[in-house]
Amino acid sequence: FLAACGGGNEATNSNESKEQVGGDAEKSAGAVEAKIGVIAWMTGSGAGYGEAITNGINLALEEINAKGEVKIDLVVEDSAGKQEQALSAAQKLINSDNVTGLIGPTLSTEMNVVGPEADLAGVPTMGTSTTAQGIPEIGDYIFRDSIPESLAIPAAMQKAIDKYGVKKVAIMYGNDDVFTKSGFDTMKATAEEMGLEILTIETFQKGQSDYNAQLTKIKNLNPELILCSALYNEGAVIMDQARKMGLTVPFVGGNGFNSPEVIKIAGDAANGLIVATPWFGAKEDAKVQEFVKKYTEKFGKEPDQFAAQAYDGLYLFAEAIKNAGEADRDAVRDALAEIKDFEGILGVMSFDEVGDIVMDPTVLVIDGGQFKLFE
Ligand code: LEU
Repeated sequence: FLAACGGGNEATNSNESKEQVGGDAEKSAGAVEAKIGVIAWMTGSGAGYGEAITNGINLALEEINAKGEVKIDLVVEDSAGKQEQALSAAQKLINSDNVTGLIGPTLSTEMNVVGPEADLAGVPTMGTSTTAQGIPEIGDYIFRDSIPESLAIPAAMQKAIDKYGVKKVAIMYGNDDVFTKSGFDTMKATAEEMGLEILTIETFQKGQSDYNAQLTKIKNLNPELILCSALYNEGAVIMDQARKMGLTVPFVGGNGFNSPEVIKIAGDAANGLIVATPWFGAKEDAKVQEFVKKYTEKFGKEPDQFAAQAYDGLYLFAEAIKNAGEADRDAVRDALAEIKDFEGILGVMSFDEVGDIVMDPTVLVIDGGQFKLFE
């Protein structure tokens, strides 16, 4: 992060002088224009994530362009949740569309192939949902505004354990996905650190529809809590099948579970799911409430964590482009790295030295078919 910082400083200075002096002819003539590429999971079993993400981005886009300091042009590509498709979308956006920056892709599995490509090409990239370990460490051009599972899961586990006096847990995770595997690593390490007894560790794969073998085994061992690292499609079916066989203990999940889709698919069976998140829509905060209102009016449903993170993600880019004063990839990267205490709807945001977001999670539970504060 150090080598290229000069560019960001210069850009900030020229921007300041523009405000003080009233701007030269070229700058006062208009906004800084930039093209941003978005890679999101828009079709298939995780399309609910991509829908929330692109809705959040589109709302931010309208507001940013209306303000007029920065004019952003978006190019959106569907990755279908697949590595190869995400990679070819990135190559198109980087090489043909010549984007200044990228938002996405949706999955850490996809970011593991897109990140190195974008970093090599020198394209600043903002993961707004990629929460596996090691994402910002891919390179200097890779950032994220979604708190990692390694922070979120221990916060959720601690609260669940304190509240229910848990000593014995079972773990279930998808072993064919970077994010669900990373969430599992955190669950297991945290359980060991907390001195919990791990009764069994069960695995599943994407698209699986029958979890009865794993759940029967878990039920017979009588855990007091189930730690489950899953995306919403598999996670919701797991909870549904668990409840149907009389397994009523609480679940702790990662952010894959923090989607209204879980409630849509599992209904009452989703009650008792505990997650930690940087986003809580019922927060008494004017900015949050205005976003919820506008989003709900525009899209006919309430925003979730992924919509909120994507909304802030485009704002972070807009702030960096404004500070850089130009749509240059290196200057925008440096300006992103320098953002401090940016007030988003997620809270006050800064990046650490690797480009990871710094913020505290809130713990929520699904109760009566709704996400509520877990206290
Ligand atoms: N957090 C997940 C990941 O890093 C994606 C999210 C959409 C559930 O892959």
